Amino acid sequence: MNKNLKEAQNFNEADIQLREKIRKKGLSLGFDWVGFTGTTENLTHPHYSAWLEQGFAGEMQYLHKHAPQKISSQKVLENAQTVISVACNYLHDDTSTKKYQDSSRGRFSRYSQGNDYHLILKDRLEEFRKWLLDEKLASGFEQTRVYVDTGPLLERELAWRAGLGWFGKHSNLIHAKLGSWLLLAEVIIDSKIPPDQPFSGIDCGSCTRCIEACPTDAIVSDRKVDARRCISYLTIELKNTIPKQFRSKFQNWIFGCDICQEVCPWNRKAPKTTDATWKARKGLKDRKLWDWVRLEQEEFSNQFRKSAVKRTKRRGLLRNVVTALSACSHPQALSGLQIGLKDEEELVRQHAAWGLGFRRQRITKSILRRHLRVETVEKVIIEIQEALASKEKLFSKRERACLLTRQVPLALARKHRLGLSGSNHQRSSHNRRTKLLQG
Ligand code: B12
Ligand code: SF4
Ligand code: SF4
Repeated sequence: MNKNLKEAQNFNEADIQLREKIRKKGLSLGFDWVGFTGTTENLTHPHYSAWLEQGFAGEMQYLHKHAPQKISSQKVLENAQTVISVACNYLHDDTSTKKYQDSSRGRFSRYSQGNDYHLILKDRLEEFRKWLLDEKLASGFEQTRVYVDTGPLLERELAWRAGLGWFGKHSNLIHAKLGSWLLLAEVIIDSKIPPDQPFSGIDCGSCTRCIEACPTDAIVSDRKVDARRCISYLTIELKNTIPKQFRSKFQNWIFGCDICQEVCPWNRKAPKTTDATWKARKGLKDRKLWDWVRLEQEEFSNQFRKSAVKRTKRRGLLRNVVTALSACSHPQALSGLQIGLKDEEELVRQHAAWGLGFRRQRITKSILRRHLRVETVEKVIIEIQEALASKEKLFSKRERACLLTRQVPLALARKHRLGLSGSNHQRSSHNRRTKLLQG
């Protein structure tokens, strides 16, 4: 940080004017913020290494591969002198309205609701690079690099150093006016431009809202997220089976998660973008979870053309949908899970079986038993058997307790098709208990 500041002192007025000219150009290309930093070693790299060592990256192997390059931007471009860090505000709509809060509607994290941001930002970065080359601000195409998200750069550190804002406790970078609904990208060039001051002066203070609101306790400490627990990782990055302890905690998130940002006070006044590029595509908000489970491959491809959601493929998205259905209290959730249990993808059937097992509805037992007769994939069979075993325990315990207390609960009585209305219910209670005892 000190070196940045020192470097800044060696620049003259013309250099500063050039920097402002570049900034202006960046803003005209659709970026909402543009900052500059040098290519000295990244100060937070030790945090990155410690995070990897703790296993927090889960199955994202590429993050381990990137570790040596993330030490400094010169590791990705030998003669790099300046990183131009840019950010776009993608807060496009009212996804925290009642409609979206309805727990039976599948939720997509904000960044994924429109076109894929990698494509949007890449186009803008390429235009920026072309202009920089035309202005002779790099000595050739090979002496430049553009990155968005997937490159071996510590994007949050670079943006912090270029003055954007601070690392929130949820680890996202927060701008004091724009909030945290920002996507980051970079252009690296081999000419020296005066750096901006690293951000300082504001931090989260004593607030802990995001830590408390996270349903899976993924924010393990200040600025440290265990990706393996994060719904964003579990619904997008993890390709196969979701660990059982998290399956009932997705609420209605089926692609990514915005909870820690939604509760953040710094986002209360975050301005909405006026850039229509970020608009959500149609068909995402109104669909219920049990409708998503009917999504065929062709419709998936059409609905998510040029969308970041394509990353999970149909199988991943439907896996997330049936997982979210497991804890959905709406009566139609059951039919959604039944459809999931018949899906062509074993991954979907597996999670649907678990979801049926998780629900405290007696009818799920016969649904699972019936499916067990036709299921051929071992993984799914095991999931069904485990679900049935947990149900055996649950119901036999419950039934025994009911009989001991001489009460027949509503759900059990319904299951045994016993009338429950008025005096009829009381008159035949002895018969019902006998029937239950007989199995
Ligand atoms: C891997 C990854 C994930 C993983 C892991 C996230 C994580 N927090 O580590 C998962 C899949 C969970 C994820 C989720 C999301 N991600 Co993501 N992700 C990345 C990626 C590719 C690498 C991040 C990484 O290196 N993580 C490892 C940790 C150690 O690094 P870090 O998160 O940058 O944390 C820094 C600080 O926390 C700091 N630090 C840590 N401890 C301490 C202590 C002190 C004292 C100090 C000073 C600093 C400090 O040092 C770290 C290194 O610089 C970046 C893009 C990139 N190339 O950087 C996008 C990126 C971070 N993701 C982004 C987004 C938008 C998201 C989601 C909001 C998407 C969603 N809605 O579902 C969520 C947010 C979840 C969350 N609370 O972080 C944006 C963040 C923009 C922003 N405003 O900060 C990025 C920058 C992508 C982009 N190009 O815009 N992501
Ligand atoms: S994105 Fe969701 S699951 Fe991940 S840390 Fe934030 S609140 Fe927790
Ligand atoms: S919710 Fe509070 S602790 Fe979390 S990032 Fe926002 S201000 Fe910081």
